[in-house]
Amino acid sequence: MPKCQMITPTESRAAGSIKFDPIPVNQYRRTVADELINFSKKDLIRIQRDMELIRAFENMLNEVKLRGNYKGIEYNHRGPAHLSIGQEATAVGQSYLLDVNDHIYGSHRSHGEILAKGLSAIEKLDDKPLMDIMRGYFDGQALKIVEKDAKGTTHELAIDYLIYGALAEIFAREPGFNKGMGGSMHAFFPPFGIMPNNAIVGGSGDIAVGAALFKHVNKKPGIVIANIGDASLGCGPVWEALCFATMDQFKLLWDDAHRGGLPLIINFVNNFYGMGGQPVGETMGFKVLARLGAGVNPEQMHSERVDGYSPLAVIDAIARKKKIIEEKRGPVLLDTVTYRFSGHSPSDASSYREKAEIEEWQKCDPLITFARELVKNNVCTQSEIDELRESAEATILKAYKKAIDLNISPRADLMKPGNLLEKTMFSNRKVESMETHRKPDVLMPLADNPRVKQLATKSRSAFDEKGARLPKSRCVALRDALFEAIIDRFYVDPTLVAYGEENRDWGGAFAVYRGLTEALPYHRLFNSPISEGAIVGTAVGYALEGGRPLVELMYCDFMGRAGDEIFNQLAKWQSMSGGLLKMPVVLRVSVGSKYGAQHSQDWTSMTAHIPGLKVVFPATPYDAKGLMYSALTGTDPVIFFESQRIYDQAEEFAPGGVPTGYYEVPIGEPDVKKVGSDLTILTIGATLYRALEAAKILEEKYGMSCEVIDARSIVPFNFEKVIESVKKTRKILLASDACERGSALQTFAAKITQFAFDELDAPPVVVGARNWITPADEVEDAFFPYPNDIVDAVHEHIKPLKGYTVARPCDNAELLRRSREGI
Ligand SMILES: Cc1ncc(C[n+]2csc(CCOP(=O)(O)OP(=O)(O)O)c2C)c(N)n1
Ligand SMILES: [Mg+2]
Repeated sequence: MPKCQMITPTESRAAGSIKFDPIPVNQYRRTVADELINFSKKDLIRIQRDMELIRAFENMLNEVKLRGNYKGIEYNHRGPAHLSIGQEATAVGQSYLLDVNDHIYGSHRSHGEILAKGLSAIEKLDDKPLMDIMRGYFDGQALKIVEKDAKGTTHELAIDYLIYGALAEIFAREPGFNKGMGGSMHAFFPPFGIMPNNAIVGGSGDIAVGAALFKHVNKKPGIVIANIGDASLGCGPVWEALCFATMDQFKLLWDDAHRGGLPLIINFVNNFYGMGGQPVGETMGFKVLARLGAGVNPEQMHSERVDGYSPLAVIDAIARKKKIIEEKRGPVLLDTVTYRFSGHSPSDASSYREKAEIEEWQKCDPLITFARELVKNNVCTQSEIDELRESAEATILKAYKKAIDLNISPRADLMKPGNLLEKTMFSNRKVESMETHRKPDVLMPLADNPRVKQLATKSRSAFDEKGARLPKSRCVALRDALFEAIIDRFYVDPTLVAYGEENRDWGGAFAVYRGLTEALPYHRLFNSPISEGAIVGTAVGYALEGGRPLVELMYCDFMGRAGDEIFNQLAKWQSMSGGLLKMPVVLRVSVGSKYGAQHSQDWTSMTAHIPGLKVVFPATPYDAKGLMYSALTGTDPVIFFESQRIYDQAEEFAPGGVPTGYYEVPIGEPDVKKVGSDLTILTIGATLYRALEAAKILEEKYGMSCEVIDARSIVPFNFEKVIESVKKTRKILLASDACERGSALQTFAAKITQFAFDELDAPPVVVGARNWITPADEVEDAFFPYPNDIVDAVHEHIKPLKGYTVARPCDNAELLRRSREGI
């Protein structure tokens, strides 16, 4: 809501109509003969060669999956193989003009795209950089294998390397491109601009937008292409990607140096099928996919349908679209028509389509029709085409033999402690700035910032020198502490960007970002569309390209809208890359209060359940700032929970209050907030304060001294302090605002039972929120754990309190009833 753009009733209410421009459909009509002036014979033959290599590669996999052998050599490939036999011209045409700076993100059906992009990169690289890439990639592990019997040129060696690396990856071997941790649907090779491929339909849609955002913000060369299927247009995140990619602000509000559209092609690889469903005529209503660009922005996304059965038509389209992008008029939508002869997967009997239909497409098989054109125009002879085919098969066979041999290509040993996955679930690095040679773009010196100046006048602690409590308005609050860490990092890391809903002029929904708008240009802090999926998905893409994004979901409840992006994308790409990629994304998630069932949930347990995410939930300003510093200098994805109930909380625990400068609170370390001897209370998040109230009641009225530990982090979590405390108190109660069933507390309780069974006089007791919807604020005391619920639970399950009567029943019979009824 920038004030500079006034919305007037006169303009908004004026009569008129919207005009659409015609969308080009298969307009390319030139022949090989026409193109002889633009392409050398060598180049045209190379197009055929690349298509032959891809076909031979996919044919080999088809044979292996269907018959368990290739050229008589047996192999049982247990994993998937979504083949693109028939789609080769689309891949080769697209990659022809691309170099290593151009990045492609794809789908489960990307073998062809990987090979085409790799072959194009190899063609454009000189021997030295090519050797450097192969030697440097995972210490040359795959190179050493292909080098052994290499006889030809460096470029021939590189082709062997590409085919072997991709195949070894598909067969889950450690020398594969991603150490065998990606596999067929996810394989990729960043040095050639081949970025992660995604088994979630449409998953690359918003990730590619984030990658393009990175290039745009940080002025990196090259374009980004999202290769996603025609059926992915039914996926919400793809629509969100289109909205995010075409935001007006890129062209209207960003400063001169950053004004203009994203360097992005959203390319729909349109093979007319999902698995068995038909988008056109059945599951969608667009008839011609390219039509969809028309509704997205006035440029209609320069949308166009291209004949993906003609490599030259695709090359022509990419050349024209690249020009549009260079002129900063992107992004672009392409509807590249193609067809797969193979099934969705080799086991697919194609029951959903007529044989006659497949035969019609086979008649215009690009490998045959393009070769025919080459021969007709004397580019080469038929026997040269035959040789290309034989040579492709020989290349594939050579890689196949190496990739299936366990002695040459072993699988990662995941049995031993310290194995590959243990090492790569998190990267655990500390990187102050993702790019050191560039100064961050800021609008004023940090000291001049109005909020920084205002905070300088406030108390760093909740108490004055005499220990008297100060009014909250005079203290640095939790939201201020977060702000201090965040703004400081903006002056250190030039790649740091923050975005989400209402992040700019509003100041972030809960005023954490107030003061940032004055400090940062649009390209470092901006409002996103209400697209939670795209907010997280673009952050993933931004990080995969080497940047550090800080993104925000206004309410924890909206995580549901970004489920795939958080659970499948953010969490997994570090380990799925074999440790090659880093994911320094901080996702701020605010746990609401007062707003009822869809705005008040604590979903820490969901994020803690997914391997690959670090999860923190600070409850004090000191911890919030220190954990934010740790998160923003780490290289792992951190889900940073905050509670709206305590944004205005001042620092009550740290001696000296919240430090003004840099410090870290280590992720994974709980903190003893109050020392005691009879009962340990372990809390997550804002419940800390209610637990302290309960501790006061227990101590003052019942003489039970309580030790209160604030978990601060959920993943990772070091149990040492908790076990130490339990050794002393021999009793533990765990409390948080999350619904009790399946909560992180339950996991903690189970582990504490296991780790400290002999130390405990009573089983750990969990006091969470009830397993209900969150009711209205006026009656929320029946739902969230209040001090009396903690005291009740102590009395019922840990130690009877003399003269105490429970406020509401919570004995085992009652808990069994609730469980029986699922409430
Ligand atoms: C979110 C999601 N839903 C469903 C699937 C199962 N699935 C795998 S591929 C596929 C069809 C995808 O069609 P399209 O996007 O057109 O790509 P194509 O397979 O045609 O290349 C489906 C439904 C999935 N992987 N991800
Ligand atoms: Mg499809």
